[in-house]
Amino acid sequence: MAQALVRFLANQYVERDGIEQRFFAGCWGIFGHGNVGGIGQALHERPDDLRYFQARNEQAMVHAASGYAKMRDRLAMFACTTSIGPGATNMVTGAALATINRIPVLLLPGDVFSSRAPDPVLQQLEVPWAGDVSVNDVFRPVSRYFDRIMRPEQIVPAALAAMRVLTSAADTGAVTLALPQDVQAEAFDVPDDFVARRTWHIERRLPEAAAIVRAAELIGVAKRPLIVAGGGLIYSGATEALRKWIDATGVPVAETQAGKGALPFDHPLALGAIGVTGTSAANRVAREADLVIGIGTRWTDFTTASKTVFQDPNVRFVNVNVAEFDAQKHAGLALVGDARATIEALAGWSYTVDPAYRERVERLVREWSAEVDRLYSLGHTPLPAQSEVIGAVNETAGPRDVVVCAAGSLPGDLHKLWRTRDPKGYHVEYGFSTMGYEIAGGLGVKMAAPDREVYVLVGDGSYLMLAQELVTAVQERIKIVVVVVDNHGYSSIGGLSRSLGSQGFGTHYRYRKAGSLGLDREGPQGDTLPIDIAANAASLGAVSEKVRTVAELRAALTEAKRVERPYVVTIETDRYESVPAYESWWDVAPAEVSGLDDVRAARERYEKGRKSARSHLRPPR
Ligand SMILES: Cc1ncc(C[n+]2csc(CCOP(=O)(O)OP(=O)(O)O)c2C)c(N)n1
Ligand SMILES: [Mg+2]
Repeated sequence: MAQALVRFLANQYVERDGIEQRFFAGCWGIFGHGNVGGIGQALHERPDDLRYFQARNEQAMVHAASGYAKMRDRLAMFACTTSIGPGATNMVTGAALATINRIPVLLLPGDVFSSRAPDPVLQQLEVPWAGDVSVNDVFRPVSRYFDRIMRPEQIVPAALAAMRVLTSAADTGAVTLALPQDVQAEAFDVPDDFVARRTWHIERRLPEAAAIVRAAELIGVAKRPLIVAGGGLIYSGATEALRKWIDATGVPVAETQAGKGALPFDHPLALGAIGVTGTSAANRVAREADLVIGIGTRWTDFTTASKTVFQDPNVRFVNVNVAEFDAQKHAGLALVGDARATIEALAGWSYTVDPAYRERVERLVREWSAEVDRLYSLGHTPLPAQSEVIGAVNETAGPRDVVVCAAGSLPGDLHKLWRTRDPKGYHVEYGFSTMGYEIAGGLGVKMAAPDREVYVLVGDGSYLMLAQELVTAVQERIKIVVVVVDNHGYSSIGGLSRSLGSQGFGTHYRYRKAGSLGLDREGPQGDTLPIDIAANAASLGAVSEKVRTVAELRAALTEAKRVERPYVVTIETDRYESVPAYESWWDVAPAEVSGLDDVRAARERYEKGRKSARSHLRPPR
């Protein structure tokens, strides 16, 4: 059965806009009992069908697969095979990330014997009241399709169902086919048609004509329209269509995390990031917008600043989305269709914004650009600020190079400050915001775009959570440049904790104070932990350097361009010198009752802030 599956996967192709490409770039895997004999044997016997890649950690290999598929606009992807038990469950976080971000990954966890002969097998979870449960059932809620292959011939409908989901822009995400180890090794008569070359056509569906008319009418009477570009717009390859449309109409564009790069940063109508981590320009324009056109966005809490960013009481939404589920949000007028095709249809209706509105937008954009210049060159001492690190990386990176990030304070700062010049130049995983995605995801990005330099920006906390794929980068001779921003712990959550009155509790990397556990040892107490990230990276085989100043960082980045090996630069920054928020709010609830004054004050501020949250329930016309 495993041999048939590998042959099947090797023969899947996708076609969009007349361009046909192979869908599976290969198969990541860590072997153990549960896959070493089945899938492992099949990959070994037919190495040309599906190229095998070894990883250090199953979670990380799913991240690498996600980074790859996202970079390839979901038109190419990886499978991931694991042993049963912990090898399988290690993939759950990766599955959730892929599903939440709508990125196709095919997960093939090994499963317990379908025969139940060896029972309980090593690593089997026994559930006394349910014989058909295994640990792989945890994949169900985080997969867009789940199946367990109990008989070999069952792989035929399951593999086809998996492909339907993986190639669907609306439904894609993690697909899990749990493979009992005895079934993997079992023989069956494989229908020739099953393993024949098969092409899946990715359509560009249009919304129904009447919906386009209704949207054009709403746009036609809008005084202060705003486009919010999401990840769907980038996947659709709609950036050129967007630019043409706004050049003709003058409608400004704000970007979500996944939508950043929809416009080059220096376009006069590019407001940049919107929401909790939004720019002053985008958040001011959003406040007064009377019509918001969301394109390929699922309207997360960060994008809407917990429903506070749009304050016009009469604001209406038009939602262009391939997923009906998202198109209906905020009581919007739903345009269910492909972003590029729909923009082109809307562009058929003439409209231009009021010149005074356009002038105001362009002034706000210029003011924002001056703010970025300021933050890039603060000259903060004795330690540099994170914004200066971002500035240095941005200014060293070429126009097509890619920045990769996922969690901590960096994603918010990058969302505001990174000057994106290419639609695929900004790769921040902020759907699941997974600490540990950065290096593994960056590896996948580089595999998808070997001609671009890939800059992974990662906090010390995220680095310590999952840095081992540096070894994979060394093994596969894949060059990524990793910049570790070391602020001795969780600065983002520290700031959040202080804002809630909890004084940064549990967010510093410090020695425990003597006596706090009844122990009273000699040694540094309350001091920063002696973690040497640069030495750690070097020990994994990367070229590694520790720098102190922004000038040294620039020199290291210049050197990194020359070196064709994984390159890690570590720089210490001032954890308290953060980029301001620009008229945004985020709903994070402090305790309603507390003995601490700081918490009570935070709760008071919170109650006030919450009053500006809107419901966005007004029915569409
Ligand atoms: C896997 C995971 N665990 C916990 C969190 C919650 N969290 C978000 S940011 C953060 C701290 C990140 O620390 P670091 O990478 O050093 O970045 P910094 O906050 O210092 O910028 C934590 C714990 C998360 N996003 N992902
Ligand atoms: Mg940190």
